[in-house]
Amino acid sequence: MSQAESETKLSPVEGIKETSDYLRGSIAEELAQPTDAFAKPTTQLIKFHGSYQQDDRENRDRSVEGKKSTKDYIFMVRCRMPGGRLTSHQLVSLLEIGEELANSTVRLTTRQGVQFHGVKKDGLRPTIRRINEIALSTKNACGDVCRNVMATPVPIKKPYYDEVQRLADSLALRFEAKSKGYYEIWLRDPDGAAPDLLVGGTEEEDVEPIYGKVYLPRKFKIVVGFAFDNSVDLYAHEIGLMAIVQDEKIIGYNVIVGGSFGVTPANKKTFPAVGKRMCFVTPDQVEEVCEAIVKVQRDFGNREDRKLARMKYLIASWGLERFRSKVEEYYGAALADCHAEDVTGHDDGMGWREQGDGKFFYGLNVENGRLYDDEKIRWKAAIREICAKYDCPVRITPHQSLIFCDLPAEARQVIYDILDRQGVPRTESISTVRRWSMACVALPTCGLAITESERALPEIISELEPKLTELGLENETFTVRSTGCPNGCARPYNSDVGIVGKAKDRYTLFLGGSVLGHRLNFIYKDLVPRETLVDEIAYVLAYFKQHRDGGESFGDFCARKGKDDLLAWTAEKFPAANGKA
Ligand code: SRM
Ligand code: SF4
Repeated sequence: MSQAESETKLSPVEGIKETSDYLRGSIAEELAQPTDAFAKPTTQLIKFHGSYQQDDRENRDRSVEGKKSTKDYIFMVRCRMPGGRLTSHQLVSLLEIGEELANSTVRLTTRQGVQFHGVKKDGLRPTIRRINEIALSTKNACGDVCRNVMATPVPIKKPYYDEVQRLADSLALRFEAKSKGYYEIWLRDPDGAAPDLLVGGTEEEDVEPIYGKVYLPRKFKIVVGFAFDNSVDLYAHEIGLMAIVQDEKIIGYNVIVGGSFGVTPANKKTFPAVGKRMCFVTPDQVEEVCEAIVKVQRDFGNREDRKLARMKYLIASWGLERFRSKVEEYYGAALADCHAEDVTGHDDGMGWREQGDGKFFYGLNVENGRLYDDEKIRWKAAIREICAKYDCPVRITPHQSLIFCDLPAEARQVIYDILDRQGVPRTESISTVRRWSMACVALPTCGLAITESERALPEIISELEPKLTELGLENETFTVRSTGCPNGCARPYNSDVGIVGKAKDRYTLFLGGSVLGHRLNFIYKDLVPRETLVDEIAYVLAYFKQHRDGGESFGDFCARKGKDDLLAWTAEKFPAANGKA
């Protein structure tokens, strides 16, 4: 009897994984059929290969051949690149793939990855092949495995910056799913017209030494960053590795465990969590300790209820001490307590900067990560010109933006000219609040979106900008993160301002997080209509302006005052704010 059958309460996805022959299932057979969608169990499996079956949610009323049709199926394809690193050639090729096989846009993600939208079922194999041809992959981008490993993207030429990028690569390799099903399905041309891109042959039996047959209970996320640069949001993932630098060398890592943000408000057992500081490990220990943590979650994480399957729930039910003991048992030795260091900064890498070796980098703020060309703004054209001219390394940041690296001094004006000609806003020309904002994808592709996010945030920021200027707060740095549902893909639960879709055109407004990302914010008001959202934020900003303590940040101010005080003050000063929640 299979494991799935013997434990009747396992979630259906566990059964699908177990009987899939290491993630193959019937993907290949269904790909060969002239249908526009996969059967339900297969939609679960293709996630492990980097794709989600979606439908164009704005095309649900269409009729095909006179009949009310089924959904207009499209696929999201996600590729991952540890630490967000790309070559110019790869970036330009991704733009081409987006144009030829997807909806012509390319989406930079909050985990330093890239997504395509609008791929058709018969375009999936060509898309995934093309991605592999440029030495990128869609493996481990989605599914119950370790996802894209993030790392501090700023290309400062110091050995310890390179070291965190190397660690991200090494962890990505260690935790890559080993099943050859991926290669068989996507990289072997069934018609034999194109060469096999198979790697490693297919004869041996598949072995997943870390994951086993049923992989992990749920997605698992690892990031590597610094206390002085927490751009990767060390506290928001299953494992945050905080590199401790002394005398220009990494002496080890504080290991932060059990962060993650998904929450289902109707299910009171779910919650967003910032990670807990568990232990300090040396560079020699770090990978093995990560493996021990992954295996503990593999063996003890909840496989019955996917809503409670992230590692934070295991830690919440066991307590940190018991969890740590189990990790020590799996690792085979006791672990040291955390180094005292904690987060102190966040470098978003934007603008023109010297990188430490006489060369420069330019951080280009891409609003909500969407690369497109239209009459006004031609992101893709600008990127193509910059990449053709400098053939430079590129990095995607955890704030959905791009950094062009290794540039000569004279590139500054050349890049400005290119951006100006293509209508792309220079990073230096956009407001501070826009620069520090980000939104998840949401409508029209995300199947879980309740309301707008990526398409709504630019306007929300445009409304907020004059209010900030009126208050003299236009240079104030605070994060504004928006999502179209409570799943938290733009990490809205540790930002200064979190705007989370709750019902159509209504948002939960969170306040009191911080640019440093080390604490959760709190619900300030729920179900705020879109049209009063900016006013609600502006009322609190007015309070902040008048009563902040010295250089206190907006998030710190809100956290210090607390919800009741903020509500009382704004209700008194701005009667319009009353009763809106
Ligand atoms: Fe996410 C599900 C988009 C980062 C928490 N996320 C989804 C799906 C696949 C919707 C679905 O399941 O059908 C979204 C695809 C929308 C679309 O049309 O493209 C989606 N998530 C994204 C991206 C593209 C948002 C973005 O605007 O950049 C990010 C892709 C990152 C990548 O390259 O891998 C993205 N998602 C995140 C993050 C942030 C992070 O990882 O740093 C989170 C919060 C941290 C965390 O994991 O808790 C996040 N996404 C979720 C969740 C909630 C998981 C949970 O524990 O409950 C879901 C829903 C789920 O898994 O059931 C989800
Ligand atoms: Fe979709 Fe919700 Fe994630 Fe936004 S937060 S991309 S709406 S799942």
